[in-house]
Amino acid sequence: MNKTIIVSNRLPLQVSIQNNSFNVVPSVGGLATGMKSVHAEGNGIWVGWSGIPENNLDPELSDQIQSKIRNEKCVSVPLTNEDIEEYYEGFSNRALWPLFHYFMEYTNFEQKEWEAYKRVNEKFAEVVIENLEDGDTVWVHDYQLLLLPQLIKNKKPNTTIGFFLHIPFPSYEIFRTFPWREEILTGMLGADLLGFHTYDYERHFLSSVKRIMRLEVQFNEISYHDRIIKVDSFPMGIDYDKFYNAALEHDNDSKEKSDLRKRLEEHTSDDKKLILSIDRMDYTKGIPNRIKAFEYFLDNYPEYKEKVRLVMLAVPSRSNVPQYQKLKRETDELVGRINGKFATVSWTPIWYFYRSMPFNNLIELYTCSDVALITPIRDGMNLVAKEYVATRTKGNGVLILSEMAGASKEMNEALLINPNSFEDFAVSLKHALTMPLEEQQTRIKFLQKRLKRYDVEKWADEFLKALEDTKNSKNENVTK
Ligand code: GDG
Repeated sequence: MNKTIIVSNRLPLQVSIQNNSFNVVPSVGGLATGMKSVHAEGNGIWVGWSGIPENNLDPELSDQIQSKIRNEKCVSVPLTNEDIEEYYEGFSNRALWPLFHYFMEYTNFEQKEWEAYKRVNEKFAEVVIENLEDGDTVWVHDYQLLLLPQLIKNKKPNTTIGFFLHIPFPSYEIFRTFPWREEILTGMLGADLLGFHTYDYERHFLSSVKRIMRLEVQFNEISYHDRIIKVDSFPMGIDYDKFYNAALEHDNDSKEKSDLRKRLEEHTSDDKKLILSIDRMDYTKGIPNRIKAFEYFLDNYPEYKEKVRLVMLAVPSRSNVPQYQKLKRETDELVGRINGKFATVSWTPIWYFYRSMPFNNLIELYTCSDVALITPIRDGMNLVAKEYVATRTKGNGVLILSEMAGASKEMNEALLINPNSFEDFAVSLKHALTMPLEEQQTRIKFLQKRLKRYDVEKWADEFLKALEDTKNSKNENVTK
């Protein structure tokens, strides 16, 4: 029976080691949820890194971990500390990530890290090929593995390969600055179907293919050697029911309240509002800008002092990369300065959490907030915006969303803002805080309907259906 092999940098598992024993638990990210049924089907497997470097790992323990991972239908790609440092923290997060998010000043192109990126993509290819049988389909995810489609296609030309990019694809003018631009495009063109979150990213990609590779592009099809490659947009959704139902649970008054919820509720009443932001601590998410814009709001609408509170959850991320350390320092300082400037004995304007919270607390943050402030400078999609909407079981709440997030393309009923304009930000926040309930409910209702219809499972199904179609049209061409 043919199977689907999912490939991503990380496996959907958390492995922890203590002394000489270990524990493996499933992780519950958006991708893992979307892929759940695909992964569970038949002999489907997931290939990726386990999160544990191979260096210094006792071979016997390593074998035991491998076999446990295998039981979860996962296969791990062995990576060393050097691989992680050079391929992941280095090339992926110091070259590709900033460039693809238009942060040119943060890009660092190192030949040594490029070599590591190629080496690790080859390691992934080896593991995929070892597990591949005729007729299998491979679905590769994200910017850490841009070379993988071609590496697989070279060795196994008949394999049907899909690739999905979770971050933006930048405009040609940005992408052309990349030293290894042809190699990257060639790597991606090993796929039969390439998926992006939005139509804009798709157009940017096609434009680079046309101008850098000088290939013929017709609508969304690329002719490459003897193949036709399809390119399309597939906006990723969330597990809508999971978030909606979890929020319903919280509406249930008989449920025991956590300390966090009690504290949040103390600050919500008719004239006191909670404003929420949740992001990974990443410079693309616009955290310092948001704090400064909140200061601008309080300066310009002083009547809101003691009436609003910004609850800001910033989840630690890539803290070995210097730009992330700088961002953390800048955020700490800004929060301190603004709290110092405005605080009274009974009010602190910003509640700042630098940590990750359990799902239950996340839902409490979503359900207790009157406004969600999601203002990235650039973001492939942004699932937090969608999750906030899904938890509005009573239909109240306002989403303020950056135009620079892919999600803005499907969420017109949100208040869309330019995250670089403090004025735009302040006017929208005032609008959100004074929006009549009926208008809130109308906007939320439209958004929810769309999110429920196009959830993460549907996203995965549509991608795989389109990939299957490329397989069928290939077969037709062969028999003609
Ligand atoms: C990349 C792209 C694209 C956050 N804090 C906690 C927590 N989360 C969960 C959220 C959400 C996820 O993390 C974050 O997803 P985003 O989409 O917002 O952002 P990235 O991590 O940057 O993801 C992005 C995405 O890939 C998918 O293609 O949308 O543009 O950059 O699901 O709920 N979960 C828990 N505790 C936390 O403290 N449990």
